[in-house]
Amino acid sequence: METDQNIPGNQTTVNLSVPASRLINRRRLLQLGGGFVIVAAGGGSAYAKGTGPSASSGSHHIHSAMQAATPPAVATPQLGEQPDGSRIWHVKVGGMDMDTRVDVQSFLPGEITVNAGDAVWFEFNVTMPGAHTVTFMSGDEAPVLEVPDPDAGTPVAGPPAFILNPEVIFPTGGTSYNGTGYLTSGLDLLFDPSMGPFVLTFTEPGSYEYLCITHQMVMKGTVTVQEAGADLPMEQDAYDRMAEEQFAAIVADGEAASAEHADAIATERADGTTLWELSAGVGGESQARVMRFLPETVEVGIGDTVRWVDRSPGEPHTVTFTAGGENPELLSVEPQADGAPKFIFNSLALLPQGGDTYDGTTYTNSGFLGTPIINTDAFELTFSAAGEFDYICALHQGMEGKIIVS
Ligand SMILES: [Cu+2]
Repeated sequence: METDQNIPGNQTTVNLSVPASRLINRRRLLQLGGGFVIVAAGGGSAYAKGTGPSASSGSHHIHSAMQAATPPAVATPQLGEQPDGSRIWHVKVGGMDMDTRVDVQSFLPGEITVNAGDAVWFEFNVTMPGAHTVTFMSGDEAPVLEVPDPDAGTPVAGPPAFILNPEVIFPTGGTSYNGTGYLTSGLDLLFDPSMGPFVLTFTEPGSYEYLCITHQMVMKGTVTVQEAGADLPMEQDAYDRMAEEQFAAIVADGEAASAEHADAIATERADGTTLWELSAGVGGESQARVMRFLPETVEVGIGDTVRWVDRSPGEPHTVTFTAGGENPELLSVEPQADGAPKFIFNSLALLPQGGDTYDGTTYTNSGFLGTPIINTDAFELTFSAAGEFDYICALHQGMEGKIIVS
């Protein structure tokens, strides 16, 4: 089967394979999508509550390449009591344990109680963004990250086009939350440091659920807002300890899941060949998402079939054999005359390619396992030639495996 490694059209193609749990390289993205301006809907910036370098700026600028090349340090908000008597609290947004490759898809701590008028600094990891958002839906159903391109129409031939949902990836909703409406930080991969930290003020008592759009199946949190001046149940240092314990427990969960799925399951078939079942990511429905193929190396015979199962529901992975070629681009950036660029998924990464047999010569890809787009969490490939075949997950850099066929 022939594989076209080029994306048709005049789009700019970006190599967006980046460290684990990240979809795209922000700097590179900014270079190619550079110059556009994002203005937060609902008025005002949800960032930099008087603390960031752009505190005086009312809109979000994603800067051009030269500006992006020398990012200013992101200011850290002064936590605790403010001159006006309100407080700024601190919640971390996700985190990756590099030793175990467990991506912790959790808000840390997951629950916090504050008073009306207080703010929460939701701290994203700006040096290693995890493709996270902080999004308040106010009871509405959450949108998804990948959506069909509304402009693509019905192609005569070829696969459907999917894009990053523009309603999700850009900051929307302003600086304060009163329990109504849609408010989102936008996708951390697209943050510009000049936006400053994401600090959100809560104005009305209530209990507010929020989530990360990308990881909405597991990554949820709650902010409980009391009346102004009410007694607070916990101080920040106690929340910090809770957050540490939560992180450690999730990493331990991930390690247990890795141990459980450490070995391939071999099933002899009637014709003498073997079916080998592997994992493409483990972690079940917990907040621990292990960004590994397990086991990473498997020796099989010619004619054997390998079956990969995505064991992290809601966390897409690919099984991608490049046949010695380049790793596929994940997204392309298509500038739009009337605003923010469109981020289009490369069908070579998104969709199945290359058939169900591999001999080392043809680009072969599972597509995004575990997504409604291809609607399966498993991929099978039969190996018809001897060799050592490396493969990757196109979504998570460092997620690599090898099949040795003899
Ligand atoms: Cu992956």
